[in-house]
Amino acid sequence: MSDSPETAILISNEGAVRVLTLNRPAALNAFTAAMLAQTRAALAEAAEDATVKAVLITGAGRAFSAGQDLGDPLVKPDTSPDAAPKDIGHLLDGYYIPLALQLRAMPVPTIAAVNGVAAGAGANFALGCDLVIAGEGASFIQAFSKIGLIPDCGGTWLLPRLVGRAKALQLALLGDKLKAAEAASIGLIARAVPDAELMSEAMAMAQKLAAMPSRALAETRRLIDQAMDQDYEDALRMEAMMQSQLGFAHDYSEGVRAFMEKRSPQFKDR
Ligand code: T3D
Repeated sequence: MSDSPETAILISNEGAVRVLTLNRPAALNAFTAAMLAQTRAALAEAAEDATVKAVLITGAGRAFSAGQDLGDPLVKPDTSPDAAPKDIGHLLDGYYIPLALQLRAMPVPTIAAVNGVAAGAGANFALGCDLVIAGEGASFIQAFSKIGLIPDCGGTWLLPRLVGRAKALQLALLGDKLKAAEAASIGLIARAVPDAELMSEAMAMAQKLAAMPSRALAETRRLIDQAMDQDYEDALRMEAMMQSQLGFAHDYSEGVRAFMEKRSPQFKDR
């Protein structure tokens, strides 16, 4: 399904929160190549804008995202008898890997507000955000096995880390729909809330993070990710090294001064 390249991602601001809305509702916000490129551009723009302190990502219509658009010429199998099979690995190299890495390296927190179904790469794009909050009507589907693929867009890395091997395999092999409430109860996502409250709760979360020290939040994410592959002593030493760096930064002295002076801090490091 084609779409106007200008409108596949809607961009707006609410204070210091940049809101990105995946916007191909007729195709459940499935990602075309153009939409993936626009998502990357929108994230890069948010990363470069010093006034942006948190990024909130949601979907237009009844879905968050149904993953890769299976009708996109980039991946749609050519059924003519003498057609050579397409190498869909290029799609990952060229689009999903850069997108997943970019999300992980954002200088500000990212929040996915999952408003409906999140399937395939759409689910893993959401799970790659720092915090995931979903409406009770939303669901998560590792749809890959049903079309003969493996979980991508970080799925094989994210799932066992979020929910452990047994649940990761259950979700990835069976490809069943997991409702938001169960996703929250097994630790796949942070919270499930009534659908009517999703955007206000997600925005409150984003505004809270936007008022916090961005650099400390981004380094917290980085160290937690690294610690998954470190032994205890290496993690302790990494904490000391980072704490030393942050101790010289503006936000630490401002945070301590504001506490002593019983006022709200004005953080500015990124
Ligand atoms: O080549 C590669 O694929 C490599 C890349 C892999 C990354 C991936 O993300 S692989 C996984 C791709 N996604 C899927 O396999 C999910 C496919 N979609 C579904 O299983 C279902 O649509 C849902 C469970 C997500 C929702 O079901 P339902 O019943 O609520 O909606 P629906 O009727 O199936 O879909 C509504 C419309 O969206 C429909 O179009 P139409 O008939 O109204 O014109 C449907 O074709 C379209 N749609 C849904 N998902 C996709 C899509 N169009 C293109 N690509 C999609 N992924």
